[in-house]
Amino acid sequence: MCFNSILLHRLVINEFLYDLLSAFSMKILLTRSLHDFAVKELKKRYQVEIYTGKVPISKDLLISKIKDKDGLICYPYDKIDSDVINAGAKLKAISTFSVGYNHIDVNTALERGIIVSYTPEVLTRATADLAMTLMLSLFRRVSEGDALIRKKAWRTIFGPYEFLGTDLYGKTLGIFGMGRIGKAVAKRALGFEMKLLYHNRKRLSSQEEKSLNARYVSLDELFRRSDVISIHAPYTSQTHEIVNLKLLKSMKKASFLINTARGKIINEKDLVAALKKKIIAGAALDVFQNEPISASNPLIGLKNVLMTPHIGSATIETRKKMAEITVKNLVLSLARKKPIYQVKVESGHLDQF
Ligand code: 8YV
Repeated sequence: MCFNSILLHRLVINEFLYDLLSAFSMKILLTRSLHDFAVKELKKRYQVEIYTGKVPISKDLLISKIKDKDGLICYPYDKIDSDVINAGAKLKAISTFSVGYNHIDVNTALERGIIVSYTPEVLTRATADLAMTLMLSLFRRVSEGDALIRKKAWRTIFGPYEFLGTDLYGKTLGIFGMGRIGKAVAKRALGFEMKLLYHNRKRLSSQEEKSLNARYVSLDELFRRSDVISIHAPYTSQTHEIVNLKLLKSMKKASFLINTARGKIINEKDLVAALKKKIIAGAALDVFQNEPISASNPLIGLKNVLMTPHIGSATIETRKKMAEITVKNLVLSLARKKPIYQVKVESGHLDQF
């Protein structure tokens, strides 16, 4: 081996050892625990602190814990606002275990040169599957049927006019937010032979529209013409409570609304009013204005609403992949490399979902 290559080897080894040592001196915070394999990976590299108290962590506690941390792993119910970010004087990377990043003040993070990363793509199918599950359940009154049997109230064999639902076949599905998840829902709905309308901030290419057999319409037209609306838009200042009474009133009386995106896209009070007055036939919600919902939330008393506790990405396979990516994103960011999925722009980033 010549002198130059020995020198090069030494340099590479030194750099590797330096990276390893400087990584191990780094401190990271998890606002709640993650899969065992993920925590193990993190502990190999960093000094790891895992918050195990009541979720979500309070702002004061988060501020006190973030002070000496280089990296943060967080979740959608954590509020990573400018106070928290600015308290993290050494903070270099924020990795969220979610596709949504509306809980992070991305602008402040980017101004501070902090890398923000998230987990899109891996949860697209699971969330689209849940939207279809909710749609089928609403159309075929699945939860009503289950409740009836559990109440021991199924007393007669149903006749030809009883307990009727409606066909998905031939119905118009309106997709609000045609990002990854919206498109995955469109593909599934095509299998059920539904007609597709969509609204998105940006229109798809004509090629994509053709392959999904989906027609672009305004938001008003989407709500007016659809038999069922499924929301897959990101939550931003533009989509805050965009689904209000006016829009709900424009919907068909027999139509349904499904939300697996973010609760605050819908004005929940208006939705309750619309459901009570039967302005629309029903709704299926996986997300709410406040989660978990309180025992006094009027939605609980309504028969024409089907609810699930924010489980869009909650499958064994998907959550495992999300954990893998959350860790990889953080490790790469702390090594000042590009994470797998980096948040680049402020809220309204179209590809979010
Ligand atoms: C959560 C979600 O990540 O990805 C999102 O944006 O809302 C969910 O998948 C999940 O509930 C874990 O908190």
